[in-house]
Amino acid sequence: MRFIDLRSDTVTHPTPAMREAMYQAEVGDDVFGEDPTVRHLEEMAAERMGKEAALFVASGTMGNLVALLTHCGRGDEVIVGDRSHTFLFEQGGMAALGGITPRPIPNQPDGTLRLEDIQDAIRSENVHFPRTRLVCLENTHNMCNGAPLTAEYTASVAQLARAYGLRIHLDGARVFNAAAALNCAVRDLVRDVDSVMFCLSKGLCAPVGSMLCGSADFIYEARRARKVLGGGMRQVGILAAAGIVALEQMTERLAEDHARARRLAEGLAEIPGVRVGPVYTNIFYFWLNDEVSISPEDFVARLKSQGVLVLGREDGRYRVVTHYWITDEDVETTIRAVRTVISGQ
Ligand code: TLP
Repeated sequence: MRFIDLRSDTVTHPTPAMREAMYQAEVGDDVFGEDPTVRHLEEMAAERMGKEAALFVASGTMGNLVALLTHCGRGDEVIVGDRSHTFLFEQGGMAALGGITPRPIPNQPDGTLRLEDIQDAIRSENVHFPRTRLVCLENTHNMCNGAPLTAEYTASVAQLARAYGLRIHLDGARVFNAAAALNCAVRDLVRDVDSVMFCLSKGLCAPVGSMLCGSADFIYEARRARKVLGGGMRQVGILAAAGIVALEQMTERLAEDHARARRLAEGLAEIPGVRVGPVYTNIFYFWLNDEVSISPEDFVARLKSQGVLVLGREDGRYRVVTHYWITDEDVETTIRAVRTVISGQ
């Protein structure tokens, strides 16, 4: 049975063009800097982001951690959103491995941090305090309805951060989705950040890998941090080859995933008992009203028996993510499946 897998865009398989490129990839020892395919991918990524240099890393989590370890020393503090992936879902790696303290402040429903809240969280020089070093943003914002942050908003945070000598890191796991949603160039969205991580292995369909981009000096240090984490890989051009195809072929089509998410949300919103949150990109959330007496576990299991996979969250929301392998027909099938599960409660 083929499942309609809406749990995440991380479930995407590589395209036939990626598998072919992987098969053909020229490789070398990348720790020696001798893998031509990785070098090519790193140059492409830097160019797309408008940064001097880039580094291929194993995952988004590693890219964020490498960035934090590079920007901050032990005892430094980082201002992060309280619903950010870095704060919630990366095992507190910055603290566990880097001795860095997160300073969470409220994420607004659109994924932003209020400038006043950032300003209030910045430490003054005082022997009692850690030193604030960095502000982290997330674009698009996973837990905040997949919302995109605009270039203007990011610029306003950067202006504030710079006034206090802070740097900015962007978790841009899905920053190409943000660019598609805002109809702008991705480099405009990352122009004002010191570093950006984006994922090749989500909506862009590559099997593995993320890119960390920034200045040449930053990436030189980041390469050291990656190595100490065990992330120096050898003939990894075999994976970078898929990343090149991802950048060449997969970034311009993301609006299709967004249109399918909108259609799916519309269809679900018509089902009595279903409440749907805003749809900005390829991620959205929905809830079942109290009159629907199905437990979250049951709902997810019954949908699965209809061939549809969604993610149930602890906070009572269900998450749906559209991606390359979800067709128009899958969208209609999903709407029918949810209707069947709810009407058969
Ligand atoms: N997010 C995954 C899971 O961790 C929940 C998902 O399915 O959404 N930043 C953001 C904004 C992310 O959404 C993710 C992955 C990461 C970083 C981490 O990337 P990986 O999984 O490659 O370590």
